[in-house]
Amino acid sequence: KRENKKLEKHFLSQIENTEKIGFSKEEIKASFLKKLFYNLGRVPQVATENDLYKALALTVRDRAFRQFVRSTAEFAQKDARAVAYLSAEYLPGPHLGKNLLNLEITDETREALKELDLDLDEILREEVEPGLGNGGLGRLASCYMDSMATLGVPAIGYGIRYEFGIFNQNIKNGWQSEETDLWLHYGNPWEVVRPEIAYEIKFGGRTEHWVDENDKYQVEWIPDSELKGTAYDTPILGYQSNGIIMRLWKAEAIESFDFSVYNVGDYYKAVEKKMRSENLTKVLYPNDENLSGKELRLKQQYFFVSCSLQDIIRLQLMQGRKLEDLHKKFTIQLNDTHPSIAVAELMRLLVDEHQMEWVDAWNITKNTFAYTNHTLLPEALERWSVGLLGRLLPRHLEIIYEINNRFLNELKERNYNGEQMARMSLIDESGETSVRMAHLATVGSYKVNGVSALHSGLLKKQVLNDFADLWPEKFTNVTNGVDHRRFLGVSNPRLSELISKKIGKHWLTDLMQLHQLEKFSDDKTFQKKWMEIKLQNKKELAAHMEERTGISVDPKMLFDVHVKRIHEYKRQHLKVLHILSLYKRLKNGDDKNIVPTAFIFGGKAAPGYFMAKLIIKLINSVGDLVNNDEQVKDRLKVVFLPNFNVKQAQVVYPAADLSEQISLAGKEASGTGNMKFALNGALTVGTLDGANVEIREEVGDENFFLFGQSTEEVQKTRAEGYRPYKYYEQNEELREVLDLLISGELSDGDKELFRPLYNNLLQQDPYQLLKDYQSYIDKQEEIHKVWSKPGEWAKKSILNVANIGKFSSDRSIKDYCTTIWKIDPVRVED
Ligand code: B1N
Repeated sequence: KRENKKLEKHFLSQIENTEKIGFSKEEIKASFLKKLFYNLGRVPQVATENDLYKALALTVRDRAFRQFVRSTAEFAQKDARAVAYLSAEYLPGPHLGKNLLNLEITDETREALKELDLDLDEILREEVEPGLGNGGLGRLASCYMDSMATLGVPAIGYGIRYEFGIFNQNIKNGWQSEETDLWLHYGNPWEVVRPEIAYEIKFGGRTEHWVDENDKYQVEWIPDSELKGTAYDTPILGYQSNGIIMRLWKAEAIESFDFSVYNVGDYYKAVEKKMRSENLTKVLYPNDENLSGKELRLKQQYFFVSCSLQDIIRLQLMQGRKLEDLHKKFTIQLNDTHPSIAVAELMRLLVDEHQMEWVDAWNITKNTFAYTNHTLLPEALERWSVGLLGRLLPRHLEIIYEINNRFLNELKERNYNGEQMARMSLIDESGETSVRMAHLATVGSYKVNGVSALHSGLLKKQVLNDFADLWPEKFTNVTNGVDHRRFLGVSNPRLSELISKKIGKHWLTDLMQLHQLEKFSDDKTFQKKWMEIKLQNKKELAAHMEERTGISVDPKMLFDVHVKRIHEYKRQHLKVLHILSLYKRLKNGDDKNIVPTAFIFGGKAAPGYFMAKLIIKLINSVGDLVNNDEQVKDRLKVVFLPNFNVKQAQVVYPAADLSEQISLAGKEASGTGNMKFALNGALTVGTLDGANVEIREEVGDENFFLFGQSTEEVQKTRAEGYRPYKYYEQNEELREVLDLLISGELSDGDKELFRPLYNNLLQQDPYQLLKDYQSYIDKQEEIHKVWSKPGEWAKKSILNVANIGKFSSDRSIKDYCTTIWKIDPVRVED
């Protein structure tokens, strides 16, 4: 007992003698123990892993909020123009490691924990990441939040606080199965709820129009249901200074209980209303570039847009500014069309709620929004049927028709013909009457941009061609970029350290500094260190994969990696055809130019996307065949790493030798994985698609493995009447590989399992795999030859990193600031 008393006294003295929220080892240690004791009611001896993680997260969050408060004060004092970034998706990844880097306290924290017999890396592994997005688009939003924070762009990121994010992927018998994501299950130490920041949101009902006593036209929306959105704030730190807020909205009932019903005594009915309201932000739609067309999705979009716009208006008025000046103090970036109902909602708020004249309101609106398009795929372009939209948002449908009428009149004045006007109309009358959200976003914005040079060009030439002719100055490009502080600084500490030793740490805020590495590309000792680090990273990935899949991989193999969402246009199955061709050759005793290779796949398929799920099954079936074949298993390995997310990505990119970017040219708007791979020294095998084009320009064509048709050739092939069967007939190896799919060899004798894929490739092949096949196989042979010359490979790898500076999201954000937002960053120095 006396011992215990002593322990307790010692403990309390440790946590009570330092109050300062400082950055030294001692201060971090004291804060950590204090959080553990007072926030979690634990002493280290009995704390669970999760307690330890949370105590550390809270310790770091205090420091993060300090930065944020300081930045906000500075922005307010300068009355700075700000960006509101509207995105239905965010994929921030684990916060803890990133915030330690930003605060530059990783080492101090590691030491502090060590003195308590705790291991930082173990604690970092405890974090469950917020999976509030599908893939590239959501991750891009988070990279931009980081760069805006670092550069000091006054910004706020608005989105949805999904209770269940993107599903967890399991592989069962080779098939994907989906499991609910429970990211909030253990609590979320990074967010702060702001119950007083809440807005009412209406749905359904009807509108009433009349002229009031002052001869002013009035409209009232009489909804049939209402709920409210409450703000949850997460600080997003910049590097070394500054911090901004990601504000996510959660749906709730306006009153927890419907008292009128409660009084009658029907308790359950009263609670039902609350549950129905909360449903709205329950779950993220897991469809990447494919419409679900579901009512709930439209409700989610309108819900978060309306909350955000009401919040922006509150901020504008709170600072004593006029509503008429909204577009001078705010610019609102629409991350694809998902938030594009904002154009109609801002009009409604200004005209109906704030009594502004239509013309004035429209002038503000079209000078406030800017729209980023992220895809040209027809199946991903959002349309909402007029029936559904009118039922859910009757006033907004009226407003959209009014915007459209005025727009079409303008076209008429410019002598546009009926056909042109029908093409450009916000309303599509060709099938089920629907609203074209990309047209609404384009008409309602002052700038429209694509996400790579190629994509922005195609956007002007194809999907928004008529609009680009009408308003050429409205269209621009901002090539995507990635948060190199996360995807090199945090995730590849070994390479970061080597780079910093050679050229200093300045690359963390200026990625162009990597150019200085160029002069070491021929240096043999440097090459050796470089490849040694890659090998260490590969060992870590190999251990990670073995733990997850039971498949062991020799880290000395070439790591050939294809990770991204599973989609036919991304052509994971082209990679499979290559693997099967190698398998066939090895079985035939032909092993020249085949180096031992591990093929690593990762990515989620939309739960309703049959072909994508079949591709996952195929990859695993090929894995079963190859990995268990005595003759080839030391030469080829195939691994499907389940549940690819930001956390796993941070282990995968640093360990990759070869980056697969093999989409059909013209289909991938940009890609951002391509940048993360190259940043970590992987060489790319890729088509001239998306940002691949610009990556190749930067790193040099001799350091990039190009194959396949260009966009123009793809279009020509299609126009001439593509017949994939011809390639099947003419190319013997291709024929054998394809026939393997339906031989039963991959599927326990079941010849039907992969027939849908087989038939699709032979009959339609919309993504022209067969046409690009031989060029791909040839390029892979060349790759294996280069891999056999370690010095040559190392040099190319170094040159990739040295020339990747352009693809930092800092550069992208600076581009947005100068070409679109007209904002000067306000960096807050310590
Ligand atoms: O956005 C990324 C690009 O790098 C990728 O090339 C592009 O495919 C991706 C509907 C999307 N485009 N569209 C989506 C996501 C969710 C959804 O519900 C569409 N994702 C992209 C960043 O620019």
